[in-house]
Amino acid sequence: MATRPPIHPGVRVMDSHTEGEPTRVVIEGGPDLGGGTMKERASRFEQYHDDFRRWLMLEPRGYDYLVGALICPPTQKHQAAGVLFFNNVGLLGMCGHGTIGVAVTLSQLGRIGPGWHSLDTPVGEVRIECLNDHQVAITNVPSWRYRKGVVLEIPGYGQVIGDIAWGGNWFFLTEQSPCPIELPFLASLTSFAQDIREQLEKHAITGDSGELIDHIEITGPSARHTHGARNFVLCPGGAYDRSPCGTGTSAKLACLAAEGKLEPGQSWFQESVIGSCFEASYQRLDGQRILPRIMGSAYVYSEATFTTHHADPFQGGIYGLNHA
Ligand code: PYC
Repeated sequence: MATRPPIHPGVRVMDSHTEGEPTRVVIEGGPDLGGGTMKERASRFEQYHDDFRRWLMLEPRGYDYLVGALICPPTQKHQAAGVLFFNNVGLLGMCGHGTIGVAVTLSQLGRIGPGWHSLDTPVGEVRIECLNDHQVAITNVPSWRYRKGVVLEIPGYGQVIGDIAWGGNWFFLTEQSPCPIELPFLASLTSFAQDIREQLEKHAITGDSGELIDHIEITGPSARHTHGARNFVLCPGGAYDRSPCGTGTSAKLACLAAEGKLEPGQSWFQESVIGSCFEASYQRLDGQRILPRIMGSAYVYSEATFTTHHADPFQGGIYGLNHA
């Protein structure tokens, strides 16, 4: 049990959930990451402010399925803000549900109004359209399917075939589920997805520049005839996404587009394992690249100021649960 000096007194946050998945937006008192691109700021955050991430994301102040968002000054004049997303194990490239949460939080604070805005992220600019006080459509970063039909041998399950796609994070997507994609099967879904992740790492199967594939998406049919599919998404820190996962839905759209199973502009209703839904569609870019649009709702449910008692032995967060 390590004792650390008190860090970050008086950090103000607003918590919301997007289709069930929470986003904690730092609205005051977060680290100043200086100028430069969002990639440069992300690497400064990783290098010098990982304590802040752990302090805010890990228990007892946070929990494993929480996503944090640090709002930074925009990198270009036309943008409303820059944003960094992070969780219990590190930074995320992009976060779809988190972007919707940020948009609703910023509009509740009066920092943005209805209509279109741009946000910068370490993986590119995303556009947001605030449709009303809780509903937002995001135009994500260009997404694409990188590899089709990757075959994995998963001990205890046999051959599992899936695609690798980019949707702002790297995903392995499979339609082979060992059980129904329903809440009573969360433990089996989690363990299956973790095994897939392990095999990807073991066999050095990566994104197109050697990146870790840290999101696993298992898709199955939805019971609702209007919905394209129901999914279970394992996030990098071992928790499952309560929302249908914005970047995961983008990766799914890229696979559907590459297969010719969904036309540009056609709506795809992506259901999560808890039954919430994103409405998605895409525009075609060059080659296999598409521009996804994801629409969902977020609701602010808490505003808090975090502080630390100097004698609190867990002021750095509780390590060794299911995070690095
Ligand atoms: O919505 O993109 C998303 C996301 C990523 C991790 C959790 N949610």
